Amino acid sequence: MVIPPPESAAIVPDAPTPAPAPEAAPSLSSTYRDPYTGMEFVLVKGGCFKMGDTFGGGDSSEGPRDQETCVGDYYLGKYEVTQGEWSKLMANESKFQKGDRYPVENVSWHQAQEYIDKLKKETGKQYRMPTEAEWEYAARERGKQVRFGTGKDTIGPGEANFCASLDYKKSYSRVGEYRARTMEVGSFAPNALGLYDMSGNVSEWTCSDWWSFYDGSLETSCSAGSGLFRVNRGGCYLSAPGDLRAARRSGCGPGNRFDVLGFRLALPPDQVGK
Ligand SMILES: [Ca+2]
Repeated sequence: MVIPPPESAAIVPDAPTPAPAPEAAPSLSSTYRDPYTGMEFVLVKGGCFKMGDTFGGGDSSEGPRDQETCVGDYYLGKYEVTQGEWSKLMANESKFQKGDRYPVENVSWHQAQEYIDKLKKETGKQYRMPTEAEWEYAARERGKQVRFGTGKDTIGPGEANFCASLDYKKSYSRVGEYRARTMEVGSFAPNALGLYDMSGNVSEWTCSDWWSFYDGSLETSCSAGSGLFRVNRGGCYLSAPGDLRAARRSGCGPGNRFDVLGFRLALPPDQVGK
């Protein structure tokens, strides 16, 4: 015979209501392909890293060396924006027009922004350029202490498109072919995140203002329009090896155009799967 417990034992006064199980964060796809342009992206999981000249010997603007910088999750273009992708929305005035897979160059920051605005309208996705911090974090394979956007500490002409002439050799570079022109995007191996040409080919506009110092917030935000220069990163086909370093910074007026300067796009994670 089963004796039921006394009624009082069955009721626990003020029993805490179990908290609902936390909603599992939706898992983000590791890649994304924009259906309008065909542009491919990889997910870069955020984190904190030491930004700047961690190897020493860099420019005074690449510091302070021990600055801890944090970025959230974002998608970043696998490749520099190509002329094929650009031509869907804008007139192509690149110098090296050898095919759709060549990076667009000779575009000002303002023109890149105009392209982004058109792409937003076409796709409904909030595309933007990466911040300076996002660019360097990705070039360094999520903030590793590596010298180049290839994920390596040394560089040669079989790994990136740059000026590999003997005259510009460094202890960390190898001498070889100096092409002096752009190459198709993805002509060399990617870094461990699957990002191509982070060092060399065309240098890349970021959305951040350029100042000759880091203050912890400027490099993690997009320009509000007040700065005279915007940061570009990664060096180009004309650059000496030192200018291909992941920490190397350069700034140009947003209206300037050069045939060494292109860009790649970023996409906030909440824009994928919408
Ligand atoms: Ca590049």
